[in-house]
Amino acid sequence: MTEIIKQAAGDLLLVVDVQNDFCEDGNLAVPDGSAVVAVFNRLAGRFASTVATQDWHPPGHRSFASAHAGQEPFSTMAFPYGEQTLWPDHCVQGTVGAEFPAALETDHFELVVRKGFRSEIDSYSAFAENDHTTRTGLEGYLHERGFKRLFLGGLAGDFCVLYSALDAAAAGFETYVIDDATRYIDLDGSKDAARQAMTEAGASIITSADLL
Ligand code: VGL
Ligand code: ZN
Repeated sequence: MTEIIKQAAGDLLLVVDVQNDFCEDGNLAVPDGSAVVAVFNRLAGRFASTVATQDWHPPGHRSFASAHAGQEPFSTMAFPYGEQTLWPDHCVQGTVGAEFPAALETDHFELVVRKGFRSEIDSYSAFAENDHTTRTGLEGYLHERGFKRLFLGGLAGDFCVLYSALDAAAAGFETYVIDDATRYIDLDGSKDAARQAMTEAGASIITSADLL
């Protein structure tokens, strides 16, 4: 049982990669992914501020298995910055798959952070790319705007939500992962591992019902 969390000044809702390609008919479908749309729509307007991220790859991005002869999607490969999972082509700039689902309310998004647009580097976290060096600028934006607590969810819980939550907690934000607004890809137990890692990093896993 979590106590009811009252919204306060300094709270931000972060909507991570809720895009057509991560929904059921998409190119990198997350099981039950579109279910998060209704949850975010219910939360729309309940937070004074909402920011969204959008996975936004150029064609032929290095994270795509198709960019490497003989490699299958969901295999891994050594990249200059470490091990990288290779994905089906997804969220290609300008395609329907990269768009937000038509049913998702987006008018209240005050900032959309695009990521993964550098051909050679993948980007899971809303704060930094997978080389752990290249920053998106979101941390500076959030500090300048005075946000203290970050409530996030989206797709997928074991990749972009996970790394966003870890970076948020490390940056000193009180971090809450909204469980019913999150769905997982779950490669080799990555769902349980992600939930454990987020909890160990100090993030709280809550549900939207815990929010007043
Ligand atoms: C994501 C894999 C590749 C995500 C993005 O949004 O979790 N996962 N690109
Ligand atoms: Zn991607």
